[in-house]
Amino acid sequence: MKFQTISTQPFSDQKPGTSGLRKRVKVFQHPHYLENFVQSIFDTLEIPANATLTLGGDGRYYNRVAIQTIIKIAAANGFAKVMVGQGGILSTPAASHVIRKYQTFGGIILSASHNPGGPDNDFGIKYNTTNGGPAPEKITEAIFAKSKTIAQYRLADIPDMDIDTLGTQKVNGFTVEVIDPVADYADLMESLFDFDAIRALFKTGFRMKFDAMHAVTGPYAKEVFLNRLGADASSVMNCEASEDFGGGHPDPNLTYAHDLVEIMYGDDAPDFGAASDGDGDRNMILGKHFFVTPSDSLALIAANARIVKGYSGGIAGVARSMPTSAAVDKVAQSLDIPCYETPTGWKFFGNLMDAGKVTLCGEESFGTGSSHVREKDGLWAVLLWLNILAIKRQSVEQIVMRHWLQFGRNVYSRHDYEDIPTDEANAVIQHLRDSMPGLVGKTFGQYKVATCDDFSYTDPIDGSVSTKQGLRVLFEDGSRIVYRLSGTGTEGATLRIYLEAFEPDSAKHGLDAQVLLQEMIQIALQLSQLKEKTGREKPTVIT
Ligand code: VG1
Ligand code: CO
Repeated sequence: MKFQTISTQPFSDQKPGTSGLRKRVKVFQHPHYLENFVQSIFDTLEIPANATLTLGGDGRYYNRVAIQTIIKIAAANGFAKVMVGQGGILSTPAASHVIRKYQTFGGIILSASHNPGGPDNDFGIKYNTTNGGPAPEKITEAIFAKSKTIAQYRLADIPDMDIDTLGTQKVNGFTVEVIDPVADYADLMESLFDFDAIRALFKTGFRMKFDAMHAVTGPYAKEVFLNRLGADASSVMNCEASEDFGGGHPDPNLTYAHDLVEIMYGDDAPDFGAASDGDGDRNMILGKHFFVTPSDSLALIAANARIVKGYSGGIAGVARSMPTSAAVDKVAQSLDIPCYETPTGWKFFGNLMDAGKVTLCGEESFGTGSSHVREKDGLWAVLLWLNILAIKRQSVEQIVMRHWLQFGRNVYSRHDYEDIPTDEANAVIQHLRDSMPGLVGKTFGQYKVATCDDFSYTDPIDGSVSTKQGLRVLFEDGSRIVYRLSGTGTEGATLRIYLEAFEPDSAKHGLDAQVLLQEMIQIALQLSQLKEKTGREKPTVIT
């Protein structure tokens, strides 16, 4: 392969965050910026002979440009082939599946997930390894180290490739195969779930509404819900993908998925509602006038998995990120299976799934998934819920209330303070760090502090240690407050406060989480001095 070697200067800010490198599009458009990062990825890997790279993204602005550049750098760095989703599209879970199914030498996924898209918004890139999962910290750190010393990158002398026509093209011995981004994924879903049972559920008049938020799941949802499951066309909305996600914020939560929330809380609400994010790995689950917190959703899925075809043999274990509520821990205990607590970010689940220790994983941030791929998977979660509903024939609310009756309710909420000046956010964290040792044993209202720490994790499989993963104030009754700075934002800092209080009393289960957590919220503000240090009166997003 003929290629040019192009001289470049390092950028100092190419440190991958919770889920890859995320920056403004304008930053990625700086000459050499994307090229440097991609070359740094390839410099970190030992690319074997005849290797194939999986490539695709969520279709946001700059996706197509980046894909052409990455194809050229891959060709110049010894890849024999690139498999690219048609139009440059692959949802994150679909990309994970393609890597695993075709055993490619990992893949590059282009997405800034739930962050808005368009020329003035965000773009992102990450490398997933051969197991289909996000590169672990030791690889992302090596990529960052390379990016700080890079002096040149390689660009193959090939023209832009046609990424819109299905099939194989060859140029100078290098192959580009354009694949259907949906088919393999839809087949996988059909292998895991009882589509006949779900079809039968729709035939009873059961109504659902899935909101693709103008993002990547549009074509996936149409194929799965409409074509394969026979749902009525009105069952899906916002399925036309656009480069700026219709100007919206493709984050499936109560604030940003307001169109869907209005429908689900309206007079003529369907029985089931769901939404997914920019790159299709998140999910929000709603019933008629009812919201299921992601932490409860994970617990419910764990409790009911056995009745679903793909999990009828039982689940080996579960894992949740540290800030996710302990609802799933109780289910694990009752099933007598292990439950692991990992730092935030899907990359920490990979080793556990590869080792067969866990089948289901989840995060409070609307991420749920299983070992069918190595990413969280939005549509998978929606289908799992549909499958459970098809068998149980109860409402979403009934299923959740019965679960709480059995296990108690881990009342949960996350308060986000977005776009705080970085120094103010750091001041809050510093204040907490300094004051935490003095909190132990103190009582706040009905809550007594048992311990405080900065969460640290040792991977049980490879022994790698990750420190400073979130500040925890743990109370004696199991309630807790967690403070963490986001690692996915591109502007200023986002401070997340995670609140959890256990409520065994079923008489209170019907109450709103914000009401039940009122006292906890005040304690969280008091301990952090957030108002004093940032001037913020209230959170920007509450979920
Ligand atoms: C957020 C979530 C985290 C999730 C990550 C990537 O990270 O809290 O749970 O894994 O986004 O999700 P942070 O660092 O901003 O809290 V996705 O859908 O953006 O790839
Ligand atoms: Co996402």
